[in-house]
Amino acid sequence: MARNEELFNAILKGQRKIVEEVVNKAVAAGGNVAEMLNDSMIPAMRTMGDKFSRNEVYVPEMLIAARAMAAGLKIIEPILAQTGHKPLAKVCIGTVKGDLHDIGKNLVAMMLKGAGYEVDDLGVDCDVAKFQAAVDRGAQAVLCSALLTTTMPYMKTVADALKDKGAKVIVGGAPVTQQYASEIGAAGYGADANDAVKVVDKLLGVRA
Ligand code: B12
Repeated sequence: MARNEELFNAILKGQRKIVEEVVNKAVAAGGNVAEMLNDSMIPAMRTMGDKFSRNEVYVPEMLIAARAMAAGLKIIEPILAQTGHKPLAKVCIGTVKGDLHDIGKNLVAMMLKGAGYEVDDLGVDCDVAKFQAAVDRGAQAVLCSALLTTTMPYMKTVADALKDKGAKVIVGGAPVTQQYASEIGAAGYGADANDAVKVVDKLLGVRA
């Protein structure tokens, strides 16, 4: 299917109402929703992510685009489920124990969803048991967010506990660095939401 330029641009510009209109119209006309997702919606969020990495757009624009994407996804998700459309992989994300910051975590979750992953969002203040339970539900990657230097060390607790459990632990958040990720034995580190998608793609061997 060729890219639906109206849908692609509406997501880029964060025009939620237009996204809903275009998606509803396409669904009513019997359009292929999987193609719409793969050829127009996911590329729009990936383009947005690249712009974010190049500092061409900032957090507010990303959040608005992600909300427009989420509005479109909400319409097509039940149809995709019926047609047996498979997500790229299942991942989970949570802010670690003691930490209540969730704006960055939510942005990462939205980008991953936008990139075609099934995301088990565990919320904030997550202990090891919560992450472990998500792995038991099938998460292939465990993404941990921390915004406080006091909660960051809990990422090591998670990485240690999930070692050899079959899921890749990926860490991020403002105080976290690649060096810290390597020190605690995490499988990956991402500096921002776009990076998070690239790291997950790479570690799970997926290219969308
Ligand atoms: C908003 C905010 C709050 C809000 C949180 C609201 C919410 N729902 O999240 C509230 C008011 C509740 C809050 C509370 C506190 N906060 Co506060 N907060 C912030 C603030 C201003 C912005 C954080 C934010 O949302 N940034 C925007 C998002 C988009 O960026 P981000 O989180 O970094 O995420 C990006 C990347 O890091 C990355 N990323 C994030 N997670 C992950 C995960 C993975 C796996 C990957 C790959 C990538 C990734 O991708 C994201 C998108 O690009 C920061 C200051 C700052 N400049 O960071 C302070 C800040 C984090 N807070 C701070 C502090 C001290 C606190 C409090 C302890 C204050 C107090 N005395 O009560 C409490 C702690 C509460 C708790 N237990 O968590 C300090 C931390 C200092 C430190 N070094 O530890 C900061 C740095 C402020 C400061 N300069 O002092 N805070």
